[in-house]
Amino acid sequence: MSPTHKNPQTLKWQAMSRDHHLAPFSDYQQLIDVGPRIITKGEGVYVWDSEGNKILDGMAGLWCAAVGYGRHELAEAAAAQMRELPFYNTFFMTAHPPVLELAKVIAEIAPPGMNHVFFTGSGSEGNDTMLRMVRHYWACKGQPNKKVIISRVNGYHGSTVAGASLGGMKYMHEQGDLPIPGIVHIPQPYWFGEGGEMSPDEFGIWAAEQLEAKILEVGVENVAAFIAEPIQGAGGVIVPPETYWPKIREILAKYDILFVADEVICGFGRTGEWFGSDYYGNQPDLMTIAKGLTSGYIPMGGLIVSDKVFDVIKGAGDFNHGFTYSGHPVAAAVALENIRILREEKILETVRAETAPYLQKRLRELLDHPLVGEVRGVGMLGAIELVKDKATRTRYEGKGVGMICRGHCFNNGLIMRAVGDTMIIAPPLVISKAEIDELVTKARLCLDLTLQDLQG
Ligand code: PXG
Repeated sequence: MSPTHKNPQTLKWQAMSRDHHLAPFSDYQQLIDVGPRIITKGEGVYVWDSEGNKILDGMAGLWCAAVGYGRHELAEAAAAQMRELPFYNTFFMTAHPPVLELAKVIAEIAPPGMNHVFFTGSGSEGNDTMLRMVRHYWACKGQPNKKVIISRVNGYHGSTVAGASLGGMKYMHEQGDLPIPGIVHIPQPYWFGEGGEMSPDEFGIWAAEQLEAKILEVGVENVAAFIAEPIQGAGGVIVPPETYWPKIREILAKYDILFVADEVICGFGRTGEWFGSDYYGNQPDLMTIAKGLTSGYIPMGGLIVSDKVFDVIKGAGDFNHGFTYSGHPVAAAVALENIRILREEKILETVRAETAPYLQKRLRELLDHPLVGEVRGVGMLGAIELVKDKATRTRYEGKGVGMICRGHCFNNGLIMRAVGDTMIIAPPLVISKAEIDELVTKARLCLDLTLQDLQG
C-alpha cells in the first residue's frame, strides 16, 4: 500500500502492527515495510478494508466462512450462551448442554459409524488429539509398537508440533527440527505439478501405491495410521486423479492400520457433501474438523471418532488428553447455529445442484487464457494453474507469477490466494451465481494484468 492513505486510521493501525503484532506465517520486516491491509467489516461474500474498498472474498476468510459474513443469528447464539453460561469445562465428569447437543448433531451428519466427538480449539489441536488417540488405540489393543503415522508431502495438518510434523511442508519442517519421530511422508497425488509423462490415471495409481510401499518399508506392525485431506487445501487445491482414492481404499483394506481424513477444509459442505470423505466414498476411522464447523465465527475444532476406535479406548481407563477450551459452550452454541443454518437453508443442496456446477463451469472458461494451464475443482474449491507453456506445463520460473496475480486481485476487489503459481479459491458456500460471475470476471481481468506485467 502506498503512504497516501485516505484514512489516517489505517496508518495508526499499521503502526500498531509494526510495533506490537506478530502475525502468523509472516515475514516481519516485510510487514513493517509494507503494512498489513486492515479488514474491518464483512457482509455476505464481501469484506471491506479500512480504505473503504469492497472486496469479494474468494477464500471465505481462510476456508472458513461457509455461511458468509454478517449472519446475526450466529452473533445472537454466542451472546445468548454468554449470558447463560459463558464458560464451564468438560473435564472431571462434567458437561453442559451445548457441547452435548453439538456432539449429537455432528454424529447425525457424519458418515455412518462415526458417532463420537472430541472437541478442541483448532484444527491443529484436532490433529494433535488424533496422534495421541491412535497411538493410545493401538496400545490398548496390545500393539504399542504401532506408532508411525504416514502422511503426505505438501499436505497441511496445522502448525502445532504434531500438526506441522504431520504436514508435508518442507519450509515448516526446516524451523524447529521437525518432523518429530514417528511421522513419515509419501508423495502427493498432484498430477499437474508432478505427474511427468504419466496420464492422470496412471499417476493416481502410482501415488496411491506409494502408501503400500511405505507401509511395507516401515513394517505394518509399526504403522498406526494414514492421514490425508480428501482434497489438499493449503497445498494448492489438489484434486487427486480419479484412480487415487479407490486404490488407496484397496490398500487400506489390505493392512490393519487406521485411516484419518483431515476434513478441516473439506468438511461442512465445501465439496457439496457434508464431508469430503462422503464425496469420495471413503470410510475413515477418524476425521479432523474445524473452520466450517463454526464458519470461523469463533474458534473450534475437533476429532470425530468411529465406534471402532471408541469401543477399544472406552474401557481402557483415562484418555489423558484435553484442552481448557475443549467443547467451549459459546463455540458449541455458535457451531450448532451454524449447522442449523446449513441444514435449514439447504445450503449444501444449493451448492450441489446449482452454484458449484456453475462455478466449476465458469472457472473452466478461463482455460482459454494464455496463462492458464489447468483449471480444476470440486464443489466450492477451485484452482487455476499459471504457466508459460500449456502443453509442457512449464512455469515462469522465478517470476513469482502467483504473487503478482494475487496483488492484482486484491487491488481489483477480489481475494484469491496464491500457492506458488497456483491460484486458489474457496468462496463462502452461499455465493450466488451473480457473485460467481463477478468472481470470474475479476479473475480474468487479473490474469490479463498479470500477463501484461510478464510481457512488459
Ligand atoms: N488441517 C487442515 C487440512 C487445514 O487446512 C489445519 C488442519 C489446522 O487448523 P488450525 O485451526 O489449527 O489452523 C488446517 C488449517 C492456507 C492456510 O494457507 C490453511 C490453514 C491454516 C492456515 C493457512 O491456506 N488450514
